[in-house]
Amino acid sequence: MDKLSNKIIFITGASAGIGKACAEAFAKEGANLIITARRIAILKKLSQSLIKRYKIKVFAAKLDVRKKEEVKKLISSLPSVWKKIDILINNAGLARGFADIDEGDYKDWDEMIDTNVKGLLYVSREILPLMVKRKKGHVINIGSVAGHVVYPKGNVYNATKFAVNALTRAMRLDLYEKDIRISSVDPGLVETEFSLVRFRGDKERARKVYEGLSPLTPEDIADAVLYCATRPKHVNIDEIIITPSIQASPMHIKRKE
Ligand code: NDP
Ligand code: 8X3
Repeated sequence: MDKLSNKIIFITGASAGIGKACAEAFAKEGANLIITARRIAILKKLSQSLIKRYKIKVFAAKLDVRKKEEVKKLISSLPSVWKKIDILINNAGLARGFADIDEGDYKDWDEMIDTNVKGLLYVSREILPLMVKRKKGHVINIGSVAGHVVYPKGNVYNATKFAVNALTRAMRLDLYEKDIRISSVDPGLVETEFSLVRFRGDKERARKVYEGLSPLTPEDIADAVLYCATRPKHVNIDEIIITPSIQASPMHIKRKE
């Protein structure tokens, strides 16, 4: 197993759900973290708690991955010790809305494409050259089963996750000869703030998504990410598709009566 202690892990979307669980899991293994998201107050609290419990170093920064100049500024202005990023977890992402494509909302479409696709590209474009220069690094993209199978009303969210799938493959082709490992972890239903965000704060609608079933937890996904990150140097995990046992596809979900 490749040790994580003293490695530097850059996580996008670390203020909630899967990103936050990854921060916890990697901190527990002794890694130092750069945690980013828009809700800086949550990150600061998380940072204090991780430092106290795991005696690691944490750099918490406000970052909206959609803002190219903000991404460039943050990464170029990192102190030199923090620029030695070993692992990038491209996790920030969201779904907005659930409508037939002829009734879709332009604002929702822009937000999903700007965050899930362009945001992932901006962060990767700034961090990859630092990794290539050091001839080592590992990018772990959080994709989705929605990037493998399209479901009704999933349209643009599906398209963004299919794009993440394509970009994971493209990154691997362009970077394997530069000693950079590329993986993706592609979950099915995970209970996080995801549905609350998708339905713009409608708690009842969000609750119904997970009603009568045992979804994955953010910790289940962090565990898979940790597995990818801790393989020996000669091993690359290309892709992990992980679903709750009650889910066979985005449309096949067994619920209790
Ligand atoms: P959450 O809503 O719980 O967390 C999303 C995280 O992304 C938050 O930390 C949020 O932080 C951050 N984020 C959203 N927009 C931006 C932005 N513009 N800039 C920076 N950070 C942003 O959802 P999940 O943990 O479930 O989602 C994480 C990833 O997992 C996403 O890519 C999602 O598509 C994927 N996924 C989720 C599944 C699920 O069922 N939950 C299944 C498959 C994949 P903040 O608001 O503070 O910026
Ligand atoms: C999230 C999983 O099936 O809700 O990416 O789209 S799904």
